[in-house]
Amino acid sequence: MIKTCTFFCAFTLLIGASIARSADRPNVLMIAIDDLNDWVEPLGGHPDVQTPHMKKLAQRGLTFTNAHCQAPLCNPSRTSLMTGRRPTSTGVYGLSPWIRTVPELKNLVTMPQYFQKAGYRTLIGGKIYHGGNGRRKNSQAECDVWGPNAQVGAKPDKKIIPPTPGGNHPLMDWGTFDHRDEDKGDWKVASWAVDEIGKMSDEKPFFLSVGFFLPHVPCYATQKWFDLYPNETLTMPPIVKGDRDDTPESSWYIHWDLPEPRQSWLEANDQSKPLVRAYLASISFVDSQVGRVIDALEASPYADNTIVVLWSDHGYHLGEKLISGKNTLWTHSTRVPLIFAGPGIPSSKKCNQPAELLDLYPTLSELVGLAAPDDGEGLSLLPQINAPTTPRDRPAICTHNAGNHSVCDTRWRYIVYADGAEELYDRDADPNELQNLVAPGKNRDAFEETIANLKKWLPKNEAPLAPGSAHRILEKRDDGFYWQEKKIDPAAAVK
Ligand SMILES: [Ca+2]
Ligand SMILES: [Ca+2]
Repeated sequence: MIKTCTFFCAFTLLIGASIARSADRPNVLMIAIDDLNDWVEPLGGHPDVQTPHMKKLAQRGLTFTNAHCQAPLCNPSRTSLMTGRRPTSTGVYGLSPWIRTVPELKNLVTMPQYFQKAGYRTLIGGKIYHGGNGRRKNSQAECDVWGPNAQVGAKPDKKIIPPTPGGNHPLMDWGTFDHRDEDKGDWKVASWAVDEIGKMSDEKPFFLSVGFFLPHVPCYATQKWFDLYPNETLTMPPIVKGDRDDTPESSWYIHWDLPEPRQSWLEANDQSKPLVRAYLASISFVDSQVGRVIDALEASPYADNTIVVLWSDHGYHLGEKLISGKNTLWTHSTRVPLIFAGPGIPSSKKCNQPAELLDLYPTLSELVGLAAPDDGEGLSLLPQINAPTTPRDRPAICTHNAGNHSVCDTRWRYIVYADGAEELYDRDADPNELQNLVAPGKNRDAFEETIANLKKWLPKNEAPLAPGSAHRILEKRDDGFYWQEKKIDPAAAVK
């Protein structure tokens, strides 16, 4: 492998101590988890949750406790992370399109491609891109090795929960039934990663991306994971009746008509606790699969020269704000686990500075001694990795369809919708974001300066919908809001 003096010197400075293959760049193990909110031990989002492997990873690394997705939905979030560009720059706001089908985006260099060009062997298994994206046409252009795609694996004969509104979507289910952990899709993805780690050669450094599907619905797990969360002692999240009384009507439009049931349906069907329990059980199961992969890494020759990063693509509501699911601009949807560990990364540290998932691209690049791509929109987190109290000016911005954004700094969350309606939360005093400080009738003037400071970070230009945009698309047109091309009738809101 060719190494330049520039790289070698920078890298030596960066990590100090020698590593197993000191002449080479570090490897990268990137673990992605789907729809995982802050209910993990390193973030403390749920008092009952048991995630020993993520806890252990956090103990040997750095956890960003104020990290947020760029879009609260799979495809736009993952597109942003993997390309280093905001949804407002690509126009990818929905579950479609895949970037390679869009003339203006098809040549974007994704993170694995960037590392591949720098001499890395790149592998992708499980859910890294949404759905089958990247695997269909010209799949070899995306990475060197494709592993198994994400799949549910074992399923019950029929849905466990009662038929859900909006067409009884087959994925909208949760509970336990007779099956084995080994029969689950995520088990197979972890097994693939374990095998690949065992087969790595020293010829090239590797960039191994491993994407887990749970706790995405259907939240199926075997009984032993449910046993960790007995019904009698289960802690329910803060579900506050009337919490939406101070949020604008347009806050309903961004998750207007979805398969994920409202809290009202969960309560009417006695599914509130079963969903929380199944989600927690699924998290603990997926944590065990994270453990299998990290254990394999630690038993390998690459234990000491591999950067591990773990993230989720967005959060998930379990009744908070009176809904289940994603597609909102509140903390339940935007806050994500983001943990780094490995050479050059301090252990047992937390950083509360705002971080964005699109920062991964420049951060991982710099962590291995590559220059960050000069056309990306992320900011390297290296200053915070080197000194976790280093302040960061830029807040974290999350977008759900054009015109709807939230801006989060170390204290505040400001939300603006496409019709100009606003929310402001003091997350120090109100971490669950219950009190909208700028609801009608409140004294907005008192927060004018705070809002102005946050608002200045909003994207200045917003790309129109990329060709082929579909699924969970909201548009503000001259005569009102449209959800999936159909005009929204505010009176028809299902709350
Ligand atoms: Ca997702
Ligand atoms: Ca409220």
